[in-house]
Amino acid sequence: MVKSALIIVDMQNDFLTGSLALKECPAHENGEEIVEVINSLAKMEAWGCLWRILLDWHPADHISFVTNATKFKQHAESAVNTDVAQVYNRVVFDVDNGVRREQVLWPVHCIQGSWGAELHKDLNVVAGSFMIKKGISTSLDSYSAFFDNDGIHETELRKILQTKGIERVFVCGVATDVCVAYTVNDSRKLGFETYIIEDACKGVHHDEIIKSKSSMKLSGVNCITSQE
Ligand code: VGL
Ligand code: ZN
Repeated sequence: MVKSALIIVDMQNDFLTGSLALKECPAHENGEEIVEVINSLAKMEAWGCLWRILLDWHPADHISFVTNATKFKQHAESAVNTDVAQVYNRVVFDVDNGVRREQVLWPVHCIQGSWGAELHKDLNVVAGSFMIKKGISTSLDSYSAFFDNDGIHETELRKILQTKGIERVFVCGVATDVCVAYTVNDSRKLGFETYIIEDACKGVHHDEIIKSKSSMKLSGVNCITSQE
């Protein structure tokens, strides 16, 4: 029998109800809707599926925070006490020069040990689930469960899946066009049979969701529903 793993991406408070649950992130705004869909996947456990939970886990001085970006530092400092949406409209998603690559700037989110970094309270954490933390070093962001954004530093995930003989990877969570997209594309590149469970994901920007889904399909990722 083909062995499977389910990777649940970033189902944390800041993405679902906290700093990124903004009307400017239309899909994040309704992120809570997928908690129950993911819980309904628990029957996969009966098929011997390995559960992995991915956590965005940033230090307070992380490079992806708009408040930390040198290019926007002064501006952000003066704006940080005003309406977060105002800050967001002007500077979030602007690209700063990261250490090795372009860095998209986000509102402060998922600081290690904070409420925003905790898993959503209604998410059913299946016994035996493993946690993987990403984005833990100050100067480098990490969207994928497999690699940092520089594509060089690898997490322990590939090794763990290979050691357990896993050939098939299912992915759900947030955001479809960011961390989920990077994760499924890397999973495919590494040779795993890869599925995105579409109704168990939410994205940030509608246009980007459409674009990222067509590139997933081109690279051989299977798009399925939770029913399937
Ligand atoms: C994510 C923005 C910043 C995600 C992570 O989980 O998609 N988005 N960090
Ligand atoms: Zn992040």
